[in-house]
Formats: sequence, structure tokens, C-alpha cells
Amino acid sequence: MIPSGRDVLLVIDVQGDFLPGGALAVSDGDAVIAPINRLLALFPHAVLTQDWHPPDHVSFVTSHPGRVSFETVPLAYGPQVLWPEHCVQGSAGAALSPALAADRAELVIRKGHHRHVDSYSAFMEADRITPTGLAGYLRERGFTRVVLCGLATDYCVAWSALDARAADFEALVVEDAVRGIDLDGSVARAWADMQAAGVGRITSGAFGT
Ligand code: VGL
Ligand code: ZN
Repeated sequence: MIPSGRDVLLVIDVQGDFLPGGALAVSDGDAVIAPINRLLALFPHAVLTQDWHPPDHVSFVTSHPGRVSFETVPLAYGPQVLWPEHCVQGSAGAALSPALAADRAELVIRKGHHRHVDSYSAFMEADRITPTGLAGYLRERGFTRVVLCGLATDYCVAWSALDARAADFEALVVEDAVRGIDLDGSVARAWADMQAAGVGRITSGAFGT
């Protein structure tokens, strides 16, 4: 399959803190970089995201004394997993991986920058009412299909894919170009939720000649 001018590659959160050695390292996370770089060379249009939190962000365990990482707490907008501090604005861990062939990307969306609201999704913050603006951008550019890859399968990739469908885009997740965090079966749940929402599953080898 050759990507068309209506296709956009959406590369989620390939940042130091999600890669081996990072503050919230995704197991085998660096394995996504080679297939993503191949896709970046093939797709005429690409958008990247960066998780981009203020130092006192509500998703950080350090903002909730007495709690531990990976615990879920109720917040005004719903349940929130507490994470180790990660992707703090301007920090080394928040930088895109230098191994990522990011130069041709046309837009970088930063998300999670509101102190009191998390944003796994590239489209909509966790309060489910604050848009990032990405849907409008993609629509105005004439894209109809979003091809997703990056980190992590069960959080930012899945939430972005589900919101792409909710915003009426076709959505495909590249299964060999994602890796998950997997808290209590969250990877299997994410794939089931995505399938139910009409998100397609594909391999990077399907793109090209
Ligand atoms: C992510 C947890 C917290 C992700 C971001 O990129 O999937 N996960 N912040
Ligand atoms: Zn985050």
C-alpha cells in the first residue's frame, strides 16, 4: 500500500522518558524507532506528538503525597493513573528521541500542558471537553485517514486512535511500531476497545511497494 495525500502518519510520544533508561520506560520501546523511521520516509505527511507536562502536573505521583506510582485515583474528570514524573517541559526526557527521523514532520502537538488535566490523546484532553486542535488541523488539511504508531499502545496510542475515530477519521494502528506499558491487562483491553471502535490493525510491512 502506498500512502496517499489523504493519509497522515501520527507518531505518538517517541521521547526519551518512554525509551529504555527513561523515567517511564516502555519495555522494548526503542524497537518502534526503526519501523517508524521507515514510515516517515514513505508518508507524504506526518504529525508528531510530545507529552509535555509542567513540573507539578496532576498525573505525577509526586503531586499526591501518600500515593504510589501506577495507582489510580479519582479526579474531578475521572480515574487518573499516577505516573512517575516524566516528560517535564524542556527536560532532556521530554525531548524527541534523536534517533527519530523527525525532520519532515509538519506539526508537533504538545499535550498534557494543563496542570490539572492529563492528556493521553493527541486530540482531546482527559476532561473529554478540551480539544488540542488536532482534529481541526487534520480536517483543514484534507486528511481522512490517520495511521498511528509510537508509545504507548495502551495509553497515548489507543486514546488517540479512539479519538481519531470519534472525530470521524479512519484510523489504523501499526502493530510492530507500537509498544505498551501493560498495567493489569491494559494492552489487551486497548486492542479490544480499538477494534470495537473500528480502528484497523496493520503491519509496517504493508506500506511501501
Ligand atoms: C503516556 C502515560 C503517561 C503515553 C503518557 O505516552 O502513553 N503514558 N503519559
Ligand atoms: Zn504523561
